Amino acid sequence: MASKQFVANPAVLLEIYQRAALLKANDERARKVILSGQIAMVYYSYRGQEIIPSVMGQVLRDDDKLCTIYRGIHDMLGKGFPLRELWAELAGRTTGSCKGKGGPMHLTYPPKGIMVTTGIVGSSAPIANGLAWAAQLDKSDRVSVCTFGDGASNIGAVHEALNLAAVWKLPTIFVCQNNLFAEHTTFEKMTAGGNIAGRAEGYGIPGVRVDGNDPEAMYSAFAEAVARARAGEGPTLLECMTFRFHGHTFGDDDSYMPKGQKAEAIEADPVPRLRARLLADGIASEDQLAAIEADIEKQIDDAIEYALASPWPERDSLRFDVFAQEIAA
Ligand SMILES: Cc1ncc(C[n+]2csc(CCOP(=O)(O)OP(=O)(O)O)c2C)c(N)n1
Repeated sequence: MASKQFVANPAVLLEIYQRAALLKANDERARKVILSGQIAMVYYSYRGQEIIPSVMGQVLRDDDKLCTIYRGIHDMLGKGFPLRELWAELAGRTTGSCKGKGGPMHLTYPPKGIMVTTGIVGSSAPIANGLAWAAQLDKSDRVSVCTFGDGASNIGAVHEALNLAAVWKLPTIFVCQNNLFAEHTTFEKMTAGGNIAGRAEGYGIPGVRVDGNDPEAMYSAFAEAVARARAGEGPTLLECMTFRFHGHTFGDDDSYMPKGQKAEAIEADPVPRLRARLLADGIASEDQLAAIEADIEKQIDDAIEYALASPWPERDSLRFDVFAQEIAA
């Protein structure tokens, strides 16, 4: 389905790089901060998967909705989660986006359409459908995106969501980030049929397998899916091929990841690859890229300082903001 109509031009590629460089630096910092003991949190590294959310953030509008999973900080930063509110939330402080009560597993920032992070595998899909249905009822052209892993693609809720979205022509874009591993199990050991995109045929919707580490291919496929959804033509299932460089959760044993395959993936790291491409094609100079990267480090320093200087929630506040006080009729 990928159409030549959606081209990542040089300016777009540079912006995709800016986002990817932020995501990469943020992940590297998160792992350092945990090791330093400054912030204790459960952390699922997304290192290696930066291009997919950088493209999504580039294409989506602020009013488009996004639902992610525990390995979703890259998706959220890609869509514009402010760094200070992010780090304060990771640190469990009152200045965090959920007043420190959500933590890394429940990041949320509705002003940018960043609706929910969930630890329940596969549950981002039906929630995204609800948001897509709301857009349909509002007669708005905003779209709803859910991200999930290859493991989640085998969960019933994902299939139910695909079916409903297809029947109701919901503006949902199903983005499977196929990083080839689910917790400690390889893709081949748990997924029949050899690919996930092919399942779309059963629902009568487009299914596209794309190299999620290739910014141009990813841009073309994702922009087309968004255009379809905005035009009222319904959902698309994208299977974005990628690789995570680390174990499932920070500090786990990654012996189930074949060493040669992992080394090869790290060698083909998509972020420095895009950087080299920008330089080779004269899209940006070394000085320009170094300035972008230095600025990112400064922003992350500022956010961590802000987070660590912020107060913890009071014990008495713990019962508040947890359940909605009122539910719309
Ligand atoms: C409904 C449900 N079943 C099982 C789990 C335990 N679990 C947490 S992460 C995970 C693996 C998911 O892998 P995948 O969807 O491929 O995402 P990835 O971690 O690779 O990004 C499992 C089984 C869970 N959190 N929720």
